[in-house]
Amino acid sequence: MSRLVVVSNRVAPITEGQATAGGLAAGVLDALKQQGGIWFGWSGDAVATPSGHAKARQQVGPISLYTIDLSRKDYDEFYRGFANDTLWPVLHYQMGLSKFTWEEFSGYQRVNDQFARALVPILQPDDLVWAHDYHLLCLADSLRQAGCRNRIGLFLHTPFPAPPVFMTVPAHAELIQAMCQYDLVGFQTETDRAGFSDYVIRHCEGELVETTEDGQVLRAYGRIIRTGVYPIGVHVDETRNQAKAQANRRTADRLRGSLRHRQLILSVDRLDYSKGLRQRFQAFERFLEDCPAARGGVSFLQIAPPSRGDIQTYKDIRRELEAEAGRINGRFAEIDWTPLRYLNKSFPRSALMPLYDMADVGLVTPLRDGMNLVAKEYVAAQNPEDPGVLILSQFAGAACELDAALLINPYDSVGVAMAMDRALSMRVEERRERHAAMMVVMRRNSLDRWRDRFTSDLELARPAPRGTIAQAVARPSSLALS
Ligand code: GDG
Repeated sequence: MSRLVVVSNRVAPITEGQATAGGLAAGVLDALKQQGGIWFGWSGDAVATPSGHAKARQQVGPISLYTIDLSRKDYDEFYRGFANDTLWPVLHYQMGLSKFTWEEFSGYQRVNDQFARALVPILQPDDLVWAHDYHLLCLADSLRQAGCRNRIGLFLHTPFPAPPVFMTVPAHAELIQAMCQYDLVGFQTETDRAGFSDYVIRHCEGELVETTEDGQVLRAYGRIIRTGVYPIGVHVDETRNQAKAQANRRTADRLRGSLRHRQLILSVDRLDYSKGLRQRFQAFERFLEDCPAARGGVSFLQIAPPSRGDIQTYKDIRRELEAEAGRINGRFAEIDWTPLRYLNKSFPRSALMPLYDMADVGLVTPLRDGMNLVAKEYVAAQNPEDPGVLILSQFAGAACELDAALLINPYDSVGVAMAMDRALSMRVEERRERHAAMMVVMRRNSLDRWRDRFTSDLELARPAPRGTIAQAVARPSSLALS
């Protein structure tokens, strides 16, 4: 088995109790523990004169953590600018929020080059390089230019939009050409995979040589690129165990005491406009308008830890939500009942899982989301004998698997309000049935499976710059998603 080198924008220090970390960190650490290897990325420090060299930060068993520093200009152009102010909104179909400058795009390419130059000296010839997410679309290109011939894969945690949406980024052609330097590009859903593949097939102007009939393997810019669908999952049993552990229940008990037997609707999201919080608050208001009998009998708790707070769009959404929460409570609250509790802070994961468990409804309504792990954690945390109901946006990647949830359109406040009403009064038999159906899929597409399928496909994807599609598809694949 080859050594694994994981590259992500940030590297999370490995701490006691890491088994309880969420999504990416948990999946990556498991893979590294099994295969041994390196986790490489930005230290989080913006310094005056970065050395450009990777520093060994931490060694835990077979895992080595390496980081590099960035300059303030790198941070502004690469992270705050092109990655989060240009790419993130477009990848989430919010083109109106996207701002673009060629200077910031150059900064993005420059930091991808810096990552590559710092990484090459610590790579061994047979290492598998697994890059994560939208910050590193150009990393394989930078690594190839620095002479790297290893197998390099990218997993995109966000959606990948249809070509006309992606093409609103003026540097779209440069990005796609760079992505074609990967040997394997993995997506959360088939819609995302098809968005990328369609772009290459329709718009690579003479650079596309061949493709398989299903568009999964492409030959473009003189290289073979495999694509695949790898829906990220959660550790199902571990999540349930955390949810019911007596030691973790202090926060949940406080909440239960304050609810006084009212029903609970719970949402947990990073404070991000893609998560549809404003539309969700308005749907809850609509529910209180349309179902007067429910007033006083239900509380909606929104936990929204701040994120990317130095970007203007994020400051705007935070202000807007504070105003909306105040307005809705001002309109409906009673002396002994606050309908909407909006907490702009984070909780330890151990405290969060029991909150999922006690919520009658998990309300997950992003306008677009690559996957949405909160939806999966909510389902995994439930007591199968008396589970809560998941209301889920049809535009979250998770909706492809969790179709036994109440699927809604987050832009339709009436539809979401009706789903709340239905969820709060659903009989236990139907709740059990829906929960059991979702658990079957969640067990099948667990976090372990996501990791194993991606790494074994990358292992098989030998770089073959001069190869043909026929040679590429002749290789066995772990795949077949069920
Ligand atoms: C990106 C993609 C994709 C939330 N609040 C707290 C907290 N969380 C944890 C949740 C969950 C994680 O953060 C959020 O994951 P999501 O998937 O919901 O969303 P993103 O952060 O946008 O993640 C997304 C994901 O990558 C993985 O591929 O699903 O589509 O956008 O695990 O539980 N954790 C703690 N305290 C909090 O207050 N400890």
